[in-house]
Amino acid sequence: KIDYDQLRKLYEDTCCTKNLQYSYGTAGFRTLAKDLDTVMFTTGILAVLRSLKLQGQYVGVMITASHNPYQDNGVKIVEPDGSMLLAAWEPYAMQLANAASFAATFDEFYAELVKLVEHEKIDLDTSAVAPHVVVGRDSRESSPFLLRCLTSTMASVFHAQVVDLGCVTTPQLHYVTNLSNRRQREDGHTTVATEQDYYSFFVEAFNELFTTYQIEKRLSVPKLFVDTANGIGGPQLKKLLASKDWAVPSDEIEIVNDKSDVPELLNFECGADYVKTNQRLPKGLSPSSPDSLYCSFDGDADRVVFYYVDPESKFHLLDGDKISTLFAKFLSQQLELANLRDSLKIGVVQTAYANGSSTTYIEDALHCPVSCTKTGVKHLHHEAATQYDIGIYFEANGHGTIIFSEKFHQTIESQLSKSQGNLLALNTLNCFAKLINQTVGDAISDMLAVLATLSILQMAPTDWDREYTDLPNKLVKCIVPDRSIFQTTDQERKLQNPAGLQTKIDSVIAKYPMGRSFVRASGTEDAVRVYAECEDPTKLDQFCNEIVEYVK
Ligand code: 16G
Ligand code: ZN
Repeated sequence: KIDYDQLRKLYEDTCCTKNLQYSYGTAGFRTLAKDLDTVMFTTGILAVLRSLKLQGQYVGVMITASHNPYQDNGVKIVEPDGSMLLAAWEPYAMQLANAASFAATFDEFYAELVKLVEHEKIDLDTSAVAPHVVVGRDSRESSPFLLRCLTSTMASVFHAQVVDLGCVTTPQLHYVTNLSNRRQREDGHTTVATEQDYYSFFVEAFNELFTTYQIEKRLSVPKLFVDTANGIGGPQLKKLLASKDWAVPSDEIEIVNDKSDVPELLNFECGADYVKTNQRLPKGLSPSSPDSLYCSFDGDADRVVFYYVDPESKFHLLDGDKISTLFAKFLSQQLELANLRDSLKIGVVQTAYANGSSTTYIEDALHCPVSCTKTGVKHLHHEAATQYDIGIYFEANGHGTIIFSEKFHQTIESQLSKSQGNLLALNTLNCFAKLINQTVGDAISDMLAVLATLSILQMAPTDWDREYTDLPNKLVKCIVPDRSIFQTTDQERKLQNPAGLQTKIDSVIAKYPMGRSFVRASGTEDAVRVYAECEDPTKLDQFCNEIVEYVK
């Protein structure tokens, strides 16, 4: 049922990057843009097959390499509900890509494709159900070409309906994919949702929250500077701020590093990754008034970190841990006020990288449970979605969101419809849930939620920072001959292999008050990472070095 000749022709024209090994990791496929033709071609086919497998629902595909330098690019597939590609399909993505990459003839590749179709029992008869795909890309120069590789077979071979959103942030693509399917299911809409729906929805949620509190449309900080890493977040945030209903005075938010049309500047000495790693202001920003707040997005705007500079010119980072704890404080207060603390379970999901002080603060001061998962957004997301009614998760690097359960929505709705209980708190919870992009971490939505929280609680950046003080900590990268021997257990907090190493690490940790350290192989680089934290800043280097010596 596949047009063999047409597919063959496109394959021969498109798959020019041969004999490269492709692997689908936590961030999808990602490498130098010049090496991606073949994998784009096969990923396009896989997205179509995924849609056919799911009765023609919209499947999303995003072309991006996030915080990587401008020479890189990548691609990932998004499920109809806006979550990341089902883990069971990741191996298919790799098999198909590597088949095309290493096949000597088209027929070898074709056999692999047929095998997959048969294995998944996919009905290729598109006369009844056509596949639907939504595609988006970040601002990289290489993206339009790669998009053509990606979509080349979709309509001509598989009769797919393809909607091209153009340049969007990664979270916008996730959001639009989710909304398109929801509308189709709930109201039989056949048109795809748009970027405009995204702006309208989040601006409305933000306004509702301010109206609920009868706060004038002014922020609690005199000024917010937003560093958009010269990526797609810049133009998209500008569109949101230009919406006719956006009511915050325009001089309160200033966007810097917004040159998304100059390719080499992408993520260069700016953006969330740079700021988090170097603990300093990005290019383009200088310290202004002490109560100003700053934030940085990454290149595709799915991460955000905040920071401020105190009167002594000292830089203070408000990272993913601080964002989690701010939301946990605010939402647990609201639950308390709404008298729902016993019926709805709120919790925070972290990884081993979360600062020990943040964990203690959440448990002891906020009385919220904390879960720890392995690194990688999908692990945190899964835990937040399955264990809590309000599941807050952020990686320290600023990627995260909040997931509200079905029970949460039902409980709030039913109380509101009966006009029962503390209506202000109930309305707040209701509006706040709308302000969060629940499909994936979203720099724009997270930024709006932080601004709303600070404004409602009347907190300055220093108040936010003072809730707890980070333990001094250090993260180092260690190059080893073979990182695969470093196998972990207990959510990456302990080493299982090499045998005996954990015992040695434990004996070092025991020497340092409040000491904590762990070692894990990186999933994205050929290196091992060593994290250490302890009470005494003057002992930190020594502590970390002792561990590194054992690892090397
Ligand atoms: C990936 C993950 C990120 C994680 C990082 C760890 C996703 C979408 N991205 O970029 O969450 O923090 O890997 O990198 O899951 P590492 O394994 O090199 O330390
Ligand atoms: Zn990103």
